[in-house]
Amino acid sequence: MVRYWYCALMARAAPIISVGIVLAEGNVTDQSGNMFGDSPLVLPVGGPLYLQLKRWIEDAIKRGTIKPGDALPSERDLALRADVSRVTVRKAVQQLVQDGVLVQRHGSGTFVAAQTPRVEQSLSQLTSFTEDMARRGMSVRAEWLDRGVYAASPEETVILGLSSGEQVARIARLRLTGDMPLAIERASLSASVLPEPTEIGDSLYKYLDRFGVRPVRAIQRIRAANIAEADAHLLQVPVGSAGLHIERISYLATGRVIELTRSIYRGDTYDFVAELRLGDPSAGAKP
Ligand code: 16G
Repeated sequence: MVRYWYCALMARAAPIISVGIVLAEGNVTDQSGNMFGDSPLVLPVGGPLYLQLKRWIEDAIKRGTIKPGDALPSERDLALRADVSRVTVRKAVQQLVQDGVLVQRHGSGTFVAAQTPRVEQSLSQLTSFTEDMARRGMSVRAEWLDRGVYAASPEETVILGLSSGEQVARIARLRLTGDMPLAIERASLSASVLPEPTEIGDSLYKYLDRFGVRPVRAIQRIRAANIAEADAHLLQVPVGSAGLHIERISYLATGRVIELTRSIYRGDTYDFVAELRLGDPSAGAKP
């Protein structure tokens, strides 16, 4: 089979460099058959070469030309195909791995990462993880990382309003939809509310509801976080990827704090959405 490379400078509104391989039969493809489909590799113009290649790979994934699980050609192959140096390819691939777009498996190569569903969560409703997922028709499951009754830390004692010496129930769960981890949630509740943490089943809020202690109000703080090694491993994302650190302190109608939960959500799967309304401009104004 005769193959040859071509590079074409095409002048439209903006010049575009196109690079591809052409089979003797006239098809443009690659050895794996699907990486380039039947159109030439067209690097977008502008910025450093490694960013052009990175953008091209991202676009190809968005278009569906390259699918989750597909293997990337070797560094050498890509360098040839894009007519760039191997250092350029390495830089583009490294960034895509860091962004979680590609995954590298030791000994087997680089692959397009599994696509992550994006989940929208309203910031104005006090819902549970189980309810949020059910509303979207998504399956939900938890892997237990910890559940037990412990001596409360000074911070837990203050936040949960415990009397001295009172114990806490701690539950830590990896929350998943199917095989896709979405978040790690670590909750502390007074042991008087949750004496047997092994009994909560699938949903903490369902359990609390059964005993008439489901929270009715919560304060939630969200901040950006780079996911540390142990959590990154559980969430199946590269160490240091973007995440959301969320702290929820929930209250009963009586004003008693019922739950302190600190969670780390994958930044690539969650959108927190708040509805904003025009406020009274005089509210908050100094007298
Ligand atoms: C949500 C809450 C979490 C609560 C959990 C109960 C956030 C950031 N966190 O994930 O505080 O403990 O729901 O879910 O929204 P469950 O009833 O499914 O166990």
